[in-house]
Amino acid sequence: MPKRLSTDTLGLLPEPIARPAYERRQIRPGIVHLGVGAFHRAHQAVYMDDLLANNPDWGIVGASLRRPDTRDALAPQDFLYTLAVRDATGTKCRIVGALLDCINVADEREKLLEIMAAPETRIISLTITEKGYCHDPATGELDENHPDIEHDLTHPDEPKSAPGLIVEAIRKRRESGIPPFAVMSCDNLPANGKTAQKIITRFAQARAPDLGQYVAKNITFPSTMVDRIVPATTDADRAEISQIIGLEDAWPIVTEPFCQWVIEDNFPVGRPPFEQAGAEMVADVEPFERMKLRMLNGTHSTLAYLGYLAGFKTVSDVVSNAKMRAFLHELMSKEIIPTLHLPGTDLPAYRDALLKRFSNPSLKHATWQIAMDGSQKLPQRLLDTIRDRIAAGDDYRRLVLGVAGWIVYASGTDESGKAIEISDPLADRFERIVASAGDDISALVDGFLQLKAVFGTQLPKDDNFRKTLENKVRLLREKGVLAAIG
Ligand code: CS2
Repeated sequence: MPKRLSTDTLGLLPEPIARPAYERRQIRPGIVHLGVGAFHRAHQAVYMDDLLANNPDWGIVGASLRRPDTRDALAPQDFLYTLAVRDATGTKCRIVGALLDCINVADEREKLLEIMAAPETRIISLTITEKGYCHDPATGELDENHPDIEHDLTHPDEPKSAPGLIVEAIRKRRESGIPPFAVMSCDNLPANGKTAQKIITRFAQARAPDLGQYVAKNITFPSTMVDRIVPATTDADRAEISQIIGLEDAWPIVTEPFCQWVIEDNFPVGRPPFEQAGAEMVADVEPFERMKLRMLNGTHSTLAYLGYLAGFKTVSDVVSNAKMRAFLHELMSKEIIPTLHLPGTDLPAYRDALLKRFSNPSLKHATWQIAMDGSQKLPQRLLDTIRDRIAAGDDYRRLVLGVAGWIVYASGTDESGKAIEISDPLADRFERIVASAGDDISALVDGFLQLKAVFGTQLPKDDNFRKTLENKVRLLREKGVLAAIG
């Protein structure tokens, strides 16, 4: 059994494995990151790791809002972990040291709030996934009936949700005369800074009107566009990485070489020189976010639902099928690219690069992983694009196939008749819709269209959309995915 990765064993790493280029004991926290999952550890934490040698007061304290597993895996290894970058040429490992601590909110809420309220903390960053915003995905408004929001409004000093934690930390800072921090969303949401601002300001207002005003006036919410494909780590990954580094790492991260971060420059109380690590600082992130959400994530969700139904386990399996690849190419070229306006960006080249990234066979990115939480993802990934196509009087038959794929997937059975394990905050609602529709496809589609949080109120009233959707669901059910995309 090899020794565990930790500060004491760093010296045992084989020479080519890069390790922190700074003395970790001298690093102080400047960022508190909520939602310290695989994506953060493959993305923001790596940018910071590149900067810490010259900027030692921008270390990260991570927090998990739901589960203690990241802390439990990383605490025995001093929060060090391996980043394994994989492509056809092999796996390259480095050890990342930017994470200084990891707090599980349920166990150490007070400690977390204290660090969030400390003057050194100048940025609260977020990868809490779509559902962490406790909002209505169709409107972007705070869902005040969300159980965590109800809890945090009645127990404001024992918050569980991200808005509850952030507002309580803001209150504490304000009370002690400490300047406010910036809240930087790194989630795949349109205008993610504005979405965070809307929700957090509303939550603060609901706590106390003057706190709401303080947030509205003093807190900035820079938007960002983040991009890196990070499949869930498997036991096979752990075994391979332990072989390469000669040490045991309980939770290494596997990712692709590509990495992108576009950040709106809006940090009145200071920020690290992100651009020195390769991030792009811009005045307006929204066009980049829209491009990424519609092109990458919209296509990802479409291929995840259609691919899973047809029996493809991974993204690279899906795109290695010539028919699927041709369908995805057309979906982007004919129905997504025309909705984007990004002067100076070569969108066909972006499309080709995406298809190349999706075909990386060493990533093993599960279609099931991307299919999770569809109710939270569909509005910004596919439905907004469809709305734009409808408004322009343009065809959307490929986009709608992704939505139909989601409905068939969320109905719980794949093409071979096997039950699907659905992971979605609305999974109970799906079950009820499916049970009451029985074999009636029209009733099934109507049942899903009544999910206001997904479809809003206008789209379901569009007769042509409704009919096209029903036809596609029928086609998928009766003929299967490969016939439907042909
Ligand atoms: C994926 C994203 O799981 C998903 O829904 O579409 O996590 C995707 O891999 C990232 O956004 C890539 O930057």
